[in-house]
Amino acid sequence: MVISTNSCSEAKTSWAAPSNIALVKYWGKKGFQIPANASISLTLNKAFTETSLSWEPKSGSDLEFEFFFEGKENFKFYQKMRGVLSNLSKELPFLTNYKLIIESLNTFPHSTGIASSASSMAALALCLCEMEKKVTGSQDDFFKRASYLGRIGSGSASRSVYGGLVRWGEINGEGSDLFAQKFDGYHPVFSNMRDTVLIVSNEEKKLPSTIGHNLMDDSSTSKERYSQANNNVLKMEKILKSGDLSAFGKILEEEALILHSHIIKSTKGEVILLKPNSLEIIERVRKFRFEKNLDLYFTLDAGPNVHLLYPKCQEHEINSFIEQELLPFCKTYIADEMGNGPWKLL
Ligand code: 2P0
Repeated sequence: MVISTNSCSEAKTSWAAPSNIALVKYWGKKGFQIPANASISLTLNKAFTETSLSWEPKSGSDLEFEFFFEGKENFKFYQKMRGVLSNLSKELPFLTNYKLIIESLNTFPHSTGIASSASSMAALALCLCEMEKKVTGSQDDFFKRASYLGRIGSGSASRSVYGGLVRWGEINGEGSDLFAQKFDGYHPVFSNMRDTVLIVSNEEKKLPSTIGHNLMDDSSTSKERYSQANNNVLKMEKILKSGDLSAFGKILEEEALILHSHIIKSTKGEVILLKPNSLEIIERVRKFRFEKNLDLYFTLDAGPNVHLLYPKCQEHEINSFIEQELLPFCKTYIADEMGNGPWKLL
């Protein structure tokens, strides 16, 4: 093991990583942080996490760190971080040679179904890759390594280390379950795609994702779901290349509702994440689409908030509709769009 001889100012790094919204959903695992099916997502731009990591040499072989969320110590997040760092230290054994100081903040409310674990674990993974490079002189493919490490923190984080459209998961020998890959070559109509996130509720999440994944069993309906998701990824990739917005919307909405039907089924009806206002928004979106023949589609994460996806070229008319007809059903909203992926702050 090479111990860093860097000066204090060099023993620090900082990255911003955006959240992402899955077009085809990851829900279910088949081993430690291995997805039961492939997924494909769109990386956001304004909903992101900033994380900084500094380190100083220490003696002993215990994991030692301090964690500050939005400038304050947070016991719940500290506990979660301990579990994540302990898993990551199997991949990054040098971690226990240093005391780590991690500071993190989000530009959006945490635990609301906006994928804060995706952006926070991606930002952490990027900082750890930077540390690995400085401390060990590693020459690995930086973003591939960050995606691999991000997955260990949170599956969806594997996709947040790239901008644009990103696929994670192996299908028929192509792609990988261990890290995500950028999906290039999509039709220009999907460039700068808008995602207006309607925050219907900012209560804490009722179903932590890890529990939700684990509730997916290996019954025949789950297996059917995994093969449907892989088929939807393949179909979605073709659609993204062809530019067929209506076919895009069909899979997008199907995926959102199937995710929620599995959440209801796997919790035996004890967890319904959608709120009356989520359903009101969905109905209004469908009515608007029927009447105006515009490409406004919804999707959902594991929560009540509604993501509205639409092409930039139609944003004028769609934004007026959102403002007048949908915002009254929300607490707040984030006018986001497809982004270029993480950026280095320090
Ligand atoms: C996704 N979600 O594909 C799906 C859709 C939520 C709904 O991935 O246990 O936080 O940390 O690997 O990534 C949320 O689950 O779960 C998620 P872990 P993660 O974006």
